[in-house]
Amino acid sequence: MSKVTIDRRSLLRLGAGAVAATTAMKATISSAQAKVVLKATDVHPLGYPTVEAVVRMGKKLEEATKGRISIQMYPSMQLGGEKEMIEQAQLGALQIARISVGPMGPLVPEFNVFNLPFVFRDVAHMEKVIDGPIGSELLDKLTKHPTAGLVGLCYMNAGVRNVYNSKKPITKVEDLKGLKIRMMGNPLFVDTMNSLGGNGVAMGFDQLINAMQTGVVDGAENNEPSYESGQHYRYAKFYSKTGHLMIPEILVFSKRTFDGMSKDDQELILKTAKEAQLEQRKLWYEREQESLKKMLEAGVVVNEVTDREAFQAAVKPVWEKHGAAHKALIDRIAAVN
Ligand code: GTR
Repeated sequence: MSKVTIDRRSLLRLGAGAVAATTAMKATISSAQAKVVLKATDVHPLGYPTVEAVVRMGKKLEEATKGRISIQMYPSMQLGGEKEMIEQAQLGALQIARISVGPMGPLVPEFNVFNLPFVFRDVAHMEKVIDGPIGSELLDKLTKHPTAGLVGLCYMNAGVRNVYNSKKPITKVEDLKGLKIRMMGNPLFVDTMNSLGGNGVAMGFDQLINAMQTGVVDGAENNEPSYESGQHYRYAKFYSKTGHLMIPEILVFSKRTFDGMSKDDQELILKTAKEAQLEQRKLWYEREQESLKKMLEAGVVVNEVTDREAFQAAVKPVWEKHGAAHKALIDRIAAVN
């Protein structure tokens, strides 16, 4: 990013009139000429709904600015796992990270409400919450967080997370007993799996394939598109619809970069991100169907889980431990319909 900067001493030498002229010149240069290439990253490959939505957002930015702002996408964990992605965004080494709300809980505790098992009644409920005032408030909390160093741009859909493993179908809570299941890096998720009787093992998405291959874990849990596109079915062919988590994705922007941009550019980024949220949603529903089809073709054993109440009862301790501090927010979410 080429930016014109003028040090203080030169400014003093130039005098007040010149300062005004220089400031105006700076503004013109940074808004009219300097090319801005925003580095974006995602754990998923090209074509995955979240990746595609951000690529399309880049095209819109290019069009709106006549090529001045563009997005360079680094898909497939090319810049590391989600933990690394967050760190790089905080430093300004990359600008856009598409991550799950999952690892955001330790940073902005309110996000852990979205991470509570069975907090949303169904996908429509979840969409209403993220599209409405609660969703905006939480994005705002992130943006205003004094040390997070991130701007919350928008959410995206990520369906429902189901348990998969290499041993057997899970039809009741007891079936999880003794299974080592990879969970996302947030103590809430390990507690969730442990309360269901399994052994929750926290690790990055980038380490999961290897861990399944070597038997470090028996399986994991995720939505159909992640399971299918990550080829996890090769190592864990039992996919059981436990539906225990429904965690939205989030698009975050490096605050360091954002703060250096003009108001107009900031607004354009926020606007195109909001559009990306809805565009991704369409792509998501198509992809869920395609992934399920591919899974069945690959010989995955998919089973429904009807004993939902038993699963909900088992995770009560997680709600007590991680939800108690957010009772008002939980009640507001429950009241959305
Ligand atoms: C996926 C999500 C990723 C990542 C992954 C995981 O559903 O899209 O951002 O969080 O799950 O399990 O780590």
